[in-house]
Amino acid sequence: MIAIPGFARIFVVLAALAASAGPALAAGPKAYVGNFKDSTVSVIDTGSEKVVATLPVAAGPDGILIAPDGRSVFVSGSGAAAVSEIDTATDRVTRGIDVGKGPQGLAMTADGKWLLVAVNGDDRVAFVDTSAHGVSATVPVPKPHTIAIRPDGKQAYVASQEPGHFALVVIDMATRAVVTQIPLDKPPRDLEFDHDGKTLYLTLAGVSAVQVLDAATNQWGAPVPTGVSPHIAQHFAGMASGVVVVQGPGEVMLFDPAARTAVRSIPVGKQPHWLDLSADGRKLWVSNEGSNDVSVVDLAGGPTHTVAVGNAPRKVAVQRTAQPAHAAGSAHVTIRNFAFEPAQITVKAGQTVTWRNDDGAPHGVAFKDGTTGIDLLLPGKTFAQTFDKPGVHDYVCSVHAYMTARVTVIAP
Ligand SMILES: [Cu+2]
Repeated sequence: MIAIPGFARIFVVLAALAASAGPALAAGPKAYVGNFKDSTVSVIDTGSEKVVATLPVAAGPDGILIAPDGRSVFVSGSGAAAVSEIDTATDRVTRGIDVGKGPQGLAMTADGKWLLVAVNGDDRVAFVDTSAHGVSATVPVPKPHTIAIRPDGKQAYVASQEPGHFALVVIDMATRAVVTQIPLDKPPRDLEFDHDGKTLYLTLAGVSAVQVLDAATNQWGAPVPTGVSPHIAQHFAGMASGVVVVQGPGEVMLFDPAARTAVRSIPVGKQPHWLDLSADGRKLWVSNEGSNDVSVVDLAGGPTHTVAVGNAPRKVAVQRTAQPAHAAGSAHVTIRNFAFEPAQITVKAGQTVTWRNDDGAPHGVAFKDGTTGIDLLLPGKTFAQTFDKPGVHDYVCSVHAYMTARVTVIAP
């Protein structure tokens, strides 16, 4: 054994503590926030609402996405030619993936296999094979900005900001051919499919409304009026309302997806840019580019908390689970207050999900794809289902159709 002098031994212990301090502190799922002007990502423990790490990434982080298994975070460096990959176990950048000049929006298939990157500077969409860590195909699209993949995985819609030819460019995911283009009269900003893939929500520069596209017919429906400068609009599984960040007034607006009218608005910070739903479905995490912070909005009406981050935070993404479900071998969903919790859960093929009804009322689990569920789950009872193959399974309560949720199964 090598003798270590007393003071040096303390040093060794402190160094070991420092090395483990960041990720070890995070008890709950983590939120990742890209600070555009600092070229860093702030990592926040959503349980304590404290920043647990700040790490350098490729210049100008302008797209952020967490893989379905919760283990990797991808950040596009719009001022660089790379996407940074962060390992969520260590909260360190493990790799830079060369994708081409000025990558902006990111999207990922539900199985986590393909990462699509809007390579704005090179006028193409790059298909990154996440297991090979490199670009394996590209599709020419002029000035691509943001991308949304339909939940069935068959098509990707790309917002093209080519001056004079603004459009949604639709790509077939299997053939990687452009199948159609939907012309727009204003520059597109963000686009998102709602949780069941039936509706695409789109925002346009200079238009105070969310555009609503029927994804089956590519026909426009009545828009949702908002305040000035709406940005990301989404309808998450498990929520009755849709949500949209409105930059002008600095608010999050909840809207009725059927009536296309505002339900209520919640003030957040200055120039809010992006949002994501917490893993338990109870809070919205909103990044405020103009006030260098993140607002944590309690959907039940409790006070909004503010967490300071770096300069010009643009994108925010929240892990769906605290740890990948494979660690425990099984996963649990609680039914409480007429909602599934978590509303979105990711497991590995071969794993079992158990539902427990903690409400006073009977509920049920009804899968849209015919997977065996249970019509009536009485209070205090449980139901278990094993998922053998990778895929996405949307389900509703068989008693209350507005209770929506999803099980994502990834390769073991
Ligand atoms: Cu129910």
